[in-house]
Parts: sequence; C-alpha cells; structure tokens
Amino acid sequence: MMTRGLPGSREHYTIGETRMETVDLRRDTITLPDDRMRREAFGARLGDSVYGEDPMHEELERRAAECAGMEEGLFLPSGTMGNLVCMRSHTVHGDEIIVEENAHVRTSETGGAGFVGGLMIRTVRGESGAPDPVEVREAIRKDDIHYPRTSLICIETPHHKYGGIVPPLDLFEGIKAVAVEHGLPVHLDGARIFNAALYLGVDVKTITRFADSVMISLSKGLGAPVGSVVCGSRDFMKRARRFRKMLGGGMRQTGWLCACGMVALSEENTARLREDHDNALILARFFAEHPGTAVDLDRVHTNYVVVTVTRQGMNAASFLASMKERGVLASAAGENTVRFVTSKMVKRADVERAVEAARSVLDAG
Ligand code: TLP
Repeated sequence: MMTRGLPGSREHYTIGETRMETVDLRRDTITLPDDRMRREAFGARLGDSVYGEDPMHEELERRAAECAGMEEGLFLPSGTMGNLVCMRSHTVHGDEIIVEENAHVRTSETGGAGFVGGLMIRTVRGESGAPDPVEVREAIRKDDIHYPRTSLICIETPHHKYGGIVPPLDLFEGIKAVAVEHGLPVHLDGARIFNAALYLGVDVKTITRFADSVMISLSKGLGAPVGSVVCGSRDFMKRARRFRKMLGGGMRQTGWLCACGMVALSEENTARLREDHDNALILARFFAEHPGTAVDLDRVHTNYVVVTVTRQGMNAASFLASMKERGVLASAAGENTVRFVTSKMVKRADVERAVEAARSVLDAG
C-alpha cells in the first residue's frame, strides 16, 4: 500500500508491518533540493531580476556562461521555455528548422516551436542521437520561392527519447561544419549536458563549441527545484532576453531559485552525477543478464536504462505493476519496454532493492 510522506520527503509503502521508502526510478525531474540548496536559497539577497537587480540571478547567469564557454547566460523557469526562446531568437516566423526526428523539442514540448514560434520543423533521423551531417545538408532548403527558409539546426545531448544516449562528438562536429558552410546557427538542447560531458570524459565547453546556443536544465540530475539556463553570444542574448520577457519568464525575485542553481552548477554537484551513471550500470547489467529481459549495454551511457521485457506472458504494464507492488517505480517506454532513470533520490541500497524486486517479479512462477 502506498502512503503519502511528509512534504518534501519520499513516498512510502508498507508490506505488513514494514514501512519502506519507495524507490522512484521514473525520472530525474523528481529530485528535491538538498540541505545546502535550501540554506543558500533562504540566505540569498534578493532584488528585481527583470531590472538586473537580483545579485544571485546575475551571478548564476555569469556562472552558466562560464560553464558553456559562451558570452552570456539567461535564467528561465523551464527547459521548454529555454529551447523555445532560443529557437525563436535564431529565426523569424515562417522559417524552417532542422531537428532530429525524436528530439525533445519536436516530440515533447507541446508543439511550441510551431504554435508559439511560428516555425516549421523538418526532421532527419539519427538513431545514435544525432543525424548524419550529409542528411542534414540535404535537408537544408534551396533558395526557391516555393520553400520556407531554413534558418536553424537543433541538436540534443544526451538524447532523451533514445534512452539518454550521447551522440558521438564527431557527428556534432560534422553538423556544425555543414551549418557554417550554409551560414546557419546551431542550437543545442543540453538539458542533461553534464551527464553527456561525464560520459565523454570532457568538459561541457568541448560539447558546446559545436553550438551557437545551449539550454542546460538545473532541475533534473543537478537537483535544483526549478529552472534552466540558456547561453550564447551577447547579441543573441539581447534577443533571447526580450523573448523570455514576452513569454512571461521575467520572474522578479529569482535569487532563491538561482542560489539553488549555483549549487547545482558547483563542481561537487556536477561530479556527483557519476553515482547516477554507476547506479544505472548496476541496473543495466542485471537486466542484461536476466533471461526475462534484454538491455543493449552499448546504449547505456548516462543515468537511463531502457529494458525490453522478453519474459513470456509479461509486458511493460504488467512488469511495472508488479514492481510497484514491491515499492519500485519506473516508466513504460513502449509495449514491452520500460525505462529506469537514476538520480540523487536513489541511493546504492535503493538500486539493490530495485534489482531484488525485479528478480522476484521476473522469477515468479
Ligand atoms: N524532459 C521531461 C519530459 O518532458 C519528457 C523528462 O521527464 O525528462 N530537453 C530535454 C532533453 C528534456 O528531457 C526535457 C524534459 C526538456 C528539454 C524540457 O525541460 P523542462 O521540463 O524543464 O521544460
């Protein structure tokens, strides 16, 4: 049975007399601010950030720009708004943008690029997380009165829909070269770019050098309660700042949130993501070895594990329901596919409990 815990605490479930915390492996957006974030947030000096008067807001934007190796940063309430502000700031109404077919900006942002941005989306498929640069080149419109104008190329890392995989950097390099050749900018959805950097063993700047703007989420694996930052050149940011305001993203006393964002971007906090990757590998290896499930270990790059349920008579829904009865939550990613996402809300002991729960579900007669 599931019972609600105290505000800010994790859900609990009970088996007989034993009360245990739920192991929540559905998403990394469930992360709660830690003690350090809470302390820094309540200690922050505040001001009206729309007028540049909130000290912590200014500091966070500077720090984000430094991480991305770009001129300026901008704090926004969400990644969705960050991507939209960037897409719109690079383009004008009626333009076309080139996007990987399953990119988050196309599949999961409520069609904002079209509805709000007035943009057409042209897709190119790239199972390794990014399309082949040759296909990107072919997708760029010729100068013809019948066609919309291609004005932006979007890339994403890690790729959410493909299970947190990190596309090889040489694909980004090739796409950037095509973009330069055609005088087009590149926007990078780097919601989890610190996970990508960790996987590649490089710093964030090594990835962002193939982009003209980047969106980085603070509220996923990095654990801040709210917010994202976008970074780019000074000129670009001038336009982005106007679009943020237009979309209602001028949030006044943001210092509380930005103080959490500063902790999120600290070296200690970004380095902690390694625990999430290690925990994901423990889960992945179990499911790869168990005869009732399959995992492509070559596609476990970050904190996501995509598992195919192959056991006779079981599908994603029935597997997840049995896991839930044992206090472990994950998400369906298809008829027979489930997704586990590790985060700082899930410790090593929780991962071991999840493995035991899965073993008992899969081995049950
Ligand atoms: N992804 C969410 C859902 O929207 C699917 C999640 O649960 O992970 N880019 C990428 C790659 C993302 O995964 C997300 C969020 C966003 C952008 C949007 O960020 P928010 O949720 O802050 O608007």
